[in-house]
Amino acid sequence: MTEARPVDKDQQLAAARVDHTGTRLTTDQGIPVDNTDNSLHAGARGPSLLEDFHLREKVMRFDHERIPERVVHARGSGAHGHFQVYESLARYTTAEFLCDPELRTPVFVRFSTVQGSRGSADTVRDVRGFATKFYTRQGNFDLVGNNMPVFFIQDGIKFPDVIHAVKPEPHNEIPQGASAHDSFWDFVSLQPETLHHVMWLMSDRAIPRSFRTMQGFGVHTFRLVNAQGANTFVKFHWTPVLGTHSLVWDEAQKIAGTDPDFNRRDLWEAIEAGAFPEYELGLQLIPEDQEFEYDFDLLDPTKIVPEELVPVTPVGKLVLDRNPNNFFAETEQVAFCVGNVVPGIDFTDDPLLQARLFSYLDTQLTRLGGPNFAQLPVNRPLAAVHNHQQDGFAQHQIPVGEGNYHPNTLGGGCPAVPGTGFTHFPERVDGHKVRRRSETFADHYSQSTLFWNSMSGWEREHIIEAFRFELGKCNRMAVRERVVGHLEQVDHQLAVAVAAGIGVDEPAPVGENHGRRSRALSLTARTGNGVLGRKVAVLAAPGVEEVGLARLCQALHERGAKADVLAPMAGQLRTSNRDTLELPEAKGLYTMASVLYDAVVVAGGEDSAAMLVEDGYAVHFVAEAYKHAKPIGAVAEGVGLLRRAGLPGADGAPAPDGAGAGVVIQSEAGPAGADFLEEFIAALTGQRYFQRPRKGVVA
Ligand code: HDD
Repeated sequence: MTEARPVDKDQQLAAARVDHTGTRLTTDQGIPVDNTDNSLHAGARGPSLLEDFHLREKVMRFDHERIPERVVHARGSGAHGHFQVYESLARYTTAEFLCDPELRTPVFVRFSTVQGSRGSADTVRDVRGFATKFYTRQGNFDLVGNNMPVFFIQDGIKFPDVIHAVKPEPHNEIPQGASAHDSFWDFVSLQPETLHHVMWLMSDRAIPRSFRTMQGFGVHTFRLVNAQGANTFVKFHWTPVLGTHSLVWDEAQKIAGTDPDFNRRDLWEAIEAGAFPEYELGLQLIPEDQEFEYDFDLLDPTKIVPEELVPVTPVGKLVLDRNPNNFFAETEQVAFCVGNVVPGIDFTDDPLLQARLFSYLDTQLTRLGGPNFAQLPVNRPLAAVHNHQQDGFAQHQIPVGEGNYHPNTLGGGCPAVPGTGFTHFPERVDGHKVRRRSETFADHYSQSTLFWNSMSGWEREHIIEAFRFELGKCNRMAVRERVVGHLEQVDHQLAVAVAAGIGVDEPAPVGENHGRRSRALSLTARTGNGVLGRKVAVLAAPGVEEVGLARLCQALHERGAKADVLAPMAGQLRTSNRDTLELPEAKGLYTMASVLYDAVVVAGGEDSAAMLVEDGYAVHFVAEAYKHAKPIGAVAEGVGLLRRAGLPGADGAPAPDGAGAGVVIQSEAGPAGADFLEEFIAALTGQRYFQRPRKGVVA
């Protein structure tokens, strides 16, 4: 049987596009409209008339523009792209898109936060969704993951509880986009299975620098099934080629005000600029007969499989290379369903996964108004769809023929069921019906400790500060105390440090830390490839030294970084030799902030530097970037701004230990030289300099 297939998803989506260029206005019925600015009145000052079908239709359509936002992951940003496997994985799976290295499978990815509503800020402390729809030739496969490899709860029946607890509180709908409130921590304190995920949530993973610099995880253990029917357990990992990078908390909070669309904008701009985000798909493969080899249960979604036990094998690459044409039609209407798997991929008995298999299909009925949501362009599979499912709200197809049942002869027996197709893995199941958690799920602390042990010094500091912030916003002392009690089970020093910051008595030690670590868990092990996509603010004012400025911008551009020249007056800049420099990005210094950049350089030039030194905004800009551990550079007279900002070492005196890390200064007069440029780019590669002393920096 041969099926006509569109060659690619772009073509399929293009067929749904409507371009209004060069057209004239009509109603939904195609009737030409003569005037859309005035409704039909009985006399120019008289009452409006009911017969004005254009008025009624226009207002009716507006009234119904909104659909219910997702009950979780409401705030999201999407992009199109493609996935290609490096080498055939036929040894493990029959999934064609994982077996044919020639095949480029179209994908749509939606990144999201969990807690906040559709209009909430991007940079809140939260888990991030990383959902990928693969439009494979065997049907859609949805990998609906997060940027953290574990989940708060073990059984999906507790999902409504954990989400009610973390969402804004029911009586006043406060706070938006934040877990720092009583109900969340009350739940955590009573439900120790949340602890491991909470450790991740309190780490910098919860404030990613960008969707481009964020890992993704399928979380559950899935199965791969090969042509012989043999099953291999698998964990899915997405690793960003740019490395995994985060913001710092003070920065994240400020960005929520200066640019609530920070992550969305970053993704959009990177794709528009051709700097396509890339992620490697990695698999942890566990042979069927090793299911019980570990001291945790593979079915427990609050556990990772440490990479020291099972390495992550890179198997393919995802590239995001096209922004959606329309946010609502694509990003808002995309419907991911965990149950969408293709032959060769199957589920396990993870009780969280099992509940998800129900929820995702179900939720679309409310969100998308009925059962025909798979016909929406962004959801439509590339594979041909033939079945007897029919009718319902918004049926877009016109099925022909009489044989709408199976078996039939009226339709020639079609669609045929030849006995091949998706076959569920014939797992043998034997047990009593019980409402009980497996005892193999009982250890909630060992991997929380593993995570803590694996953190570098600065990561630990950030975790302690996050706990202090979050619990400090929690009004009930008893809740704070209970959480500290759990932290004591994770690590004594952690519990003591958190307790000291939130007015809780120092807990007594309860046991030994097991001392195990997993290097892959630390951000320090995930630095990625250099400066690609990093954003650098170049501070300049009239009289800027133009040769060095041009060299700097070019050097950054050549390495794939982006330089924005920020001057007090946007648009144009007079240089030291009285030329006028057109600034391609018409961003003024005062419309931007240091928190929106990865690094800062102060350009040279006497008049330019003199003006910046007197400018409180510029002084704060530099001091704040220093406080947030970002690379900082200054050329010749520009060093004056670093001095004014009080940066250690800028006055020529030796900087205390670590204080000068990531600060690159060219003291000699004249344009930025090759040494400076090289050193600054090396500093930019180093991302952040948390070895700088944190006390005494005012910003
Ligand atoms: Fe979920 C959306 C990820 C557990 C029920 N979830 C949703 C999205 C992501 C995740 C990324 C947004 C998809 C999009 O962009 O449209 N969810 C996860 C992960 C989980 C998880 C990684 C644990 C490993 N979820 C989970 C459970 C349940 C749900 C246990 C219910 C029992 N999730 C939903 C939902 C959502 C959803 C209510 C809301 C909107 C949607 O599905 O389409 O069905």
